[in-house]
Amino acid sequence: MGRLIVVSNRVATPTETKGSAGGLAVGVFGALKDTGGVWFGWSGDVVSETVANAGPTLEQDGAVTFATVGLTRKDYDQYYRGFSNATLWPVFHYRNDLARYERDEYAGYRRVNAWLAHKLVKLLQPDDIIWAHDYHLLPFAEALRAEGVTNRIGFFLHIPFPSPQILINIPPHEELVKSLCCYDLIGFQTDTDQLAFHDYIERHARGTVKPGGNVEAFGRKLRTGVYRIGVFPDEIAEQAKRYESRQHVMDLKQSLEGRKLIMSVDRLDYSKGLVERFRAFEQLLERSPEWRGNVTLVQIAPPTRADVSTYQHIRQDLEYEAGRINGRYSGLDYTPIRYLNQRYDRWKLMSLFRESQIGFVTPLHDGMNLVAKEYVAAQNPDDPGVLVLSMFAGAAAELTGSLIVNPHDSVGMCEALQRALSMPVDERQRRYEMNMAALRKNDLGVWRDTYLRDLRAVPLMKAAPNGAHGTGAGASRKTQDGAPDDAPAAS
Ligand code: GDG
Repeated sequence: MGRLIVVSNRVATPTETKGSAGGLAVGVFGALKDTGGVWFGWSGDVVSETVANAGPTLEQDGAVTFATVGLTRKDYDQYYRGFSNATLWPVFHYRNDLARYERDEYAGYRRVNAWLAHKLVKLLQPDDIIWAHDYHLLPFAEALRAEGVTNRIGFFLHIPFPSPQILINIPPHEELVKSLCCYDLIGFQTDTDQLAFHDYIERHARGTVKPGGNVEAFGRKLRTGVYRIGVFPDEIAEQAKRYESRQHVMDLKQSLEGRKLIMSVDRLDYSKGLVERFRAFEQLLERSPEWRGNVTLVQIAPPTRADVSTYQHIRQDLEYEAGRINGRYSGLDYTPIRYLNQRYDRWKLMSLFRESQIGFVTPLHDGMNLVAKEYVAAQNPDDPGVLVLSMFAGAAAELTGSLIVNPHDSVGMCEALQRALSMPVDERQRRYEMNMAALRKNDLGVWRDTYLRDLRAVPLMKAAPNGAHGTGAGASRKTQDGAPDDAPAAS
C-alpha cells in the first residue's frame, strides 16, 4: 500500500500526535503510522522570504515525516488572515455580513496554494495518496495537477459547505469550485453539505451528479461522499474518569458549593453562538428565580485568530455580555457566568465535562462540533449529564439523545436548560446510551478509514504524455501563476 501524505494548513507537532492534545491529530497520525508518510503544511511561524524558501523543515518520527514551511508576512496576511479567515470562513458559516473580499488577498491565497504544492512535489513518490484538509486548500489539487502530479488526491471539508445562494457572494466562486473539482474525492461532514455542493454543480456549473455521489463538472470526474468525523469515545471516557479526582476538579466542586454546573468550551469564534448562549442563560435566571444562585455557567473560550478584526469584536461583545449578566444576577458569594478566556489542558476539559450536569453546545453553524461528542463521551454512565445541542451543528444528526435547540431562540434554549436541570436519572441514562452508541458506531477511526478506503478506490489518473507520473518528475517547475522556482510569487 502506498504512503499517505496529509496536507493541512497547520501541522500538528509530533508531541500533539501522542495523545496529549487528542482529537484529530491523534486520529490522522494513526493512519500515517500505518502506511508511513508525510504530514505537510504551515509550521505556524511567520518568517523571512529566505527562510520560507529554504523549507520545508523535516522532522522524523518513525515512519512519519513532519514537513513544515514558514509563511512570509505577506503570505500570512493574504492567504491566512485574509482570504481564508476573512472571506471563506465567514461565508461558509453563513455570515456574509462579516465577510470581505479583496482581490489581492484572493491572489495571495492562490499563490500560496501553488507555492505549497510546488514544495510538496519534491517529497512525493509515485504511489502516494494525498489527503488535503479544509478550506485553506480548496485550489491545492489544481496546483498539484499543474505540477504534473497524477496521484490520487482527496479533500475533506471540516466546515459547512454553504448553499449556492450564499456561496455566489464570493466573486470568484466559480473558479474556486472548478479548482475543487480537481480533487478525486471530496468528503463532507453532513448530507446537507454534500447536497449544497451538488446543488451548486447542477445549477451553477452546468455539471451532473450521478448516484453514489459521482460528479462530472468542468471536464473532470470526481466522487463526493459524507464522512462524519468522530472521536475515540472510550479513550475520552477513560481519561475523564482517571482525572475526576484531581485538584482542579476538587477546587471547582468546592467553589460551586453544591450548585449545578453548565459547561461550554469553544474556540472564541462568532460561529459558535456564544453571545446567544449567554442570553439564553440569562433567560433562565430571569424566568426561573429558583435557579438564581443555584446554577453556574462555565464558558471556556480560548482566543483564536485574534488579529482578524471580527474576532476582536466578538471578544468585546462577549466581555460586555458576561459583565452585564453578572452585574445583574451576581451575589456577594455567587457569579452566574465564569468566562475564561484561556486554553486548558485536554484532560482537564474532559474531567470538567464529567463533573457538569449540562453540556451547552449551541453554534450558529458548525461542520460537526467535536466538543459535543467529547462531552457525551466524558460522562459518568451512572449519573450522566445532558447535552443541549444546536440543530446547526453537524453532530445534531447523530446525537439524537440530546436536547436539540435553535440557537436563535433564547426562550427555547432556556426551556431546554430547565428541562435538563430537572431531568430524572433514568431519562438521562437513556439519552446518554443513545448518544454513546452513535459515537461508538462512527468513531474517529471509522471516519478516517472509510475516507481513505474510498480514496484508494478512485481510478488513477492517466500519466501525462510528457512522462509526469505522480512524482512531479518532468512537470513544470513553475508555480501556477508563473513565479520562478521556490519563490512565494510577488512577495
Ligand atoms: C473544525 C470545525 C469540526 C477547545 N478548547 C480547548 C480545546 N478545544 C478542543 C476541543 C475540540 C476542538 O478543540 C474543537 O473542535 P470543534 O469541532 O468543536 O470546533 P473547530 O475548532 O471549529 O473545528 C468543526 C472540526 O473542525 C473537526 O472536523 O467538528 O465543525 O469548525 O477537540 O476539545 N482543547 C484544549 N484546550 C482548550 O482550551 N486542549
